[in-house]
Amino acid sequence: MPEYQNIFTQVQVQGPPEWGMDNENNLGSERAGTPGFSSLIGWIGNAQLGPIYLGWFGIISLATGTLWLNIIGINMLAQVGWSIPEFIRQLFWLALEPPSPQYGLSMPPLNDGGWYMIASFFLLVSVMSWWLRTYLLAEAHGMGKHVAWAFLAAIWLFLVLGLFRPILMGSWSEMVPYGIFPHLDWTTAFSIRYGNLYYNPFHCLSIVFLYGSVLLFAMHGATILSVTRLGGDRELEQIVDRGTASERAALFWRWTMGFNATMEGIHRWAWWFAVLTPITGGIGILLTGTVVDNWYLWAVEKNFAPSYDGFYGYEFYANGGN
Ligand code: 07D
Repeated sequence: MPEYQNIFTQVQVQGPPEWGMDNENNLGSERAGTPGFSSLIGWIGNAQLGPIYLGWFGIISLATGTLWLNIIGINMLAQVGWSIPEFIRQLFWLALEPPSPQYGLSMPPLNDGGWYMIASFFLLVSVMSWWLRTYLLAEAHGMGKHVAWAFLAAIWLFLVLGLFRPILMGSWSEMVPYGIFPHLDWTTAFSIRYGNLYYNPFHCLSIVFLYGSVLLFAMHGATILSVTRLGGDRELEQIVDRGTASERAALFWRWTMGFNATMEGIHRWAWWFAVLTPITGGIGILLTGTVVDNWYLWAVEKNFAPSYDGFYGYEFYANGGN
């Protein structure tokens, strides 16, 4: 057999389209589209494209998601006098901003955050319907709900940023603007306003799990790829058989660092690291401005940040930022 695999290539298997658990396709009415094949998408995954199951929650999610995106786009277009070239030129700087602070938690006029609130409502419906879709489709396949719970962890951070914290702060103006650079500006401004987010221990934890996920994914991905020439990517046999490629991969790690994950356990490590990134992050954001007003002063008080006595900025912070 030729050695056709290297670090860049992937074998593409193409046969008759697969319909899933019902290959006679008696459930065809539930799934839309005629399946086809694409060698191009075969480079990044399975070459078969379709069929897709939309269902009510899929349709609601796509429809409300499109409304969210279009409300943003049309508002931006209005801001540049309905000029398409200007829209393209300024796209990265354009924003649909949340309401001004004076409106608190009431509904602002359309052109001072009203459109933003309407768009946000559609985004909320869209994201929650997509979550329900992941839950219900897992149920239909007799699967665990691991994907749905992991997605919910990300939604927790999304809700803290856009719903829970603004409510606790008493103002929709605390929400994040829609726009490429504007949302990045918001992130920086948020960090500066609350005395440098680096001193927020939950931001630290979130980074630990974010970088930790990257490290774990690199280790696991590399390990499996390094034994695919021995069949290491055929997970089922690998879990139940002795003397497999995975056993060799496990030995590699035990000899390299004295400990190895199991074929099942590595995926539990991955799940927990990924999920803990937005869970810890959400806790950190929820505490900011509600419980802690300045993370730098908080860290000085807890004796892990230097007080920079007499240096620029210290008096500013020590006087409560006024
Ligand atoms: C954002 C939430 C879930 C998203 C969902 C998706 C749609 C699309 C479309 C329907 C990712 C919703 C769906 C929108 C729908 C259609 C069509 C998950 C998200 C459900 N930081 N920082 C983090 C680092 C600094 C700041 C986390 C590093 C500065 C703020 C992470 C550095 C400042 C916040 C992280 C660094 C600052 C964060 C995000 C380095 C100023 C947050 C985790 C090296 C720039 C967030 C506690 C994540 C957070 C966050 C990393 C620096 C500000 C670990 C590596 C000091 C304000 N930062 N950061 O998974 O949780 O996000 O903080 O400098 O809010 Mg930070």
